[in-house]
Amino acid sequence: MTQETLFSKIIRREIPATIVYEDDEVLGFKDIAPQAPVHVLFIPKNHIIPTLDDLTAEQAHLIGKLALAAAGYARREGFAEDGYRIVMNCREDAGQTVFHIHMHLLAGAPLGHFGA
Ligand code: IU
Repeated sequence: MTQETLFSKIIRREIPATIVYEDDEVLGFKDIAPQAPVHVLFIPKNHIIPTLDDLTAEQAHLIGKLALAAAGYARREGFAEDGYRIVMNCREDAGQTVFHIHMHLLAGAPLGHFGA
């Protein structure tokens, strides 16, 4: 059973977001609480998949679409050469708060290493 989140409302333009990328399958918008100078979220538009753990083999291509959208955005915006980070949080220990899979793109400064 999949449930809508606020991201569905962003897709339908029912709540405001700064949308920076869109194609038939993927929407990219600026994170409202940025953790880096550049922080954009890329989400599937046509599937509500709560976590990466819920992804099926039939849906696996969507992760590639999110990655291509993020990489293309980074390249066009001039962050690709210096580098960037892609993050997907899965459930509680990773701090996932929105249960509609999303890929974080973080860039614009040295990000350091991460972990516990
Ligand atoms: P997480 O991987 O589930 O922890 O990330 C969810 C992100 O969604 C988090 O960085 C929020 O700041 C962000 N966000 C947003 O940009 N706009 C919203 O309306 C909501 C959350 I709700």
